[in-house]
Amino acid sequence: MKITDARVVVSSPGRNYVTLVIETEDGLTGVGDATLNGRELAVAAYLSEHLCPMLIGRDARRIEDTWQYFYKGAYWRRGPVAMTAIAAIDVALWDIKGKAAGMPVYELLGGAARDGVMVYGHASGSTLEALSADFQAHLDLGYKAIRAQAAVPGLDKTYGIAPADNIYEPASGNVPQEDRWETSAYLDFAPAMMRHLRDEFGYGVHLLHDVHHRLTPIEAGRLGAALEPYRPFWMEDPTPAEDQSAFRLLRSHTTTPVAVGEVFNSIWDCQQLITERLIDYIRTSVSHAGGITHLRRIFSLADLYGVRSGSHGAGDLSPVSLAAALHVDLSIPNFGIQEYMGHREPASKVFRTSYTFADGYMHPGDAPGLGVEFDEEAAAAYPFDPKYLPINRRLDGSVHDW
Ligand code: KDG
Ligand code: MG
Repeated sequence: MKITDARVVVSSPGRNYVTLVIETEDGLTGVGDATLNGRELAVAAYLSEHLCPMLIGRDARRIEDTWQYFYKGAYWRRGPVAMTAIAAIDVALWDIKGKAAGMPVYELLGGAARDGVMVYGHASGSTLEALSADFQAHLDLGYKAIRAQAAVPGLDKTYGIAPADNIYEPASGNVPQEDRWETSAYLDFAPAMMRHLRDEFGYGVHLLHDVHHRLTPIEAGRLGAALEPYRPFWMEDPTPAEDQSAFRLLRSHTTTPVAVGEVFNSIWDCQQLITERLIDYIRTSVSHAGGITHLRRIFSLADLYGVRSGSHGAGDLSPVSLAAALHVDLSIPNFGIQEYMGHREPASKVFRTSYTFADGYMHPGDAPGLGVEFDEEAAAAYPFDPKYLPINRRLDGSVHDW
């Protein structure tokens, strides 16, 4: 089953997506998501200039060999650009394998280990009242787990707050916007926000919160302890994870569960966090951590140490990524939860998906392969539109983690 074509399509149906399309001599087509928010063209060039020409003539059935060929063969290993490119190839090859077998990808991964995939949605508000209204709207839709973010009083703008008329999209402008940050105001506000939600909605729904890498390890320990009475499902990215051993300090101060890893690209980025049981959920995604092949390796390691999956699923990962994530989620033993933000329109005109949402759970569907049809003609109507994640500065003007 020789690969006859591999091409990259960059489009912006609601936001920028980089999509890899692989074709075989048998007439099968596979798709992979190669989107890296704000660095889209770097991955597009890595693929089209370097990897796509090497794919021509390779056997599409040899997924593991192809993964090793591009990972070990490059000499230069890891990093978000290379691992996102490899991920797109890997996912497209799983799509082709599923179509060739006439089976959904999850069947090839061992079959369904559960009936559905619990997902969490995003509720946010510029006031606590607005947050409550959005939270209630998510409950009405059937969500069993909801992430809560609200604007910190005294700061002009806080990450994670959706505009009134659309889902959250942090990227904007052809140079990054600049936000301001003040840790002490946040540390006082976040527990009050969680208390507000528990007072209003009780404890029958899973409550999540994303700290977005903004605290030092000891500040994160303080926040985790302050959140304990509100029993969060998790506290996400409490402190930057480049320093994995820093999580020992955090762990010694709180039992609030910790989720980390949406910016990781490989098993090596989370080896210590997992093997020392410093986190409870690993948030690596199928598109940024080397595809289905490598993500399964990470989740298998995590399973040995009682760590569950909690894959990143923001709207800047395309519907191809979400579909691939759902196939993995359905089939692994240590699934925890899946992020589900949905996609801005007109994404559904370009990506026709077969996954479903009902009562807080998703299912990837039973179409052969991933169950996503990518309409290249429709994509052509939405040209690339450069946009960047914000830069974050403290009140004194120094750059802080965003
Ligand atoms: O591209 C960055 C976004 O995906 C990120 O800011 C979203 O933190 C995020 C999340 O948890 O979804
Ligand atoms: Mg996050």
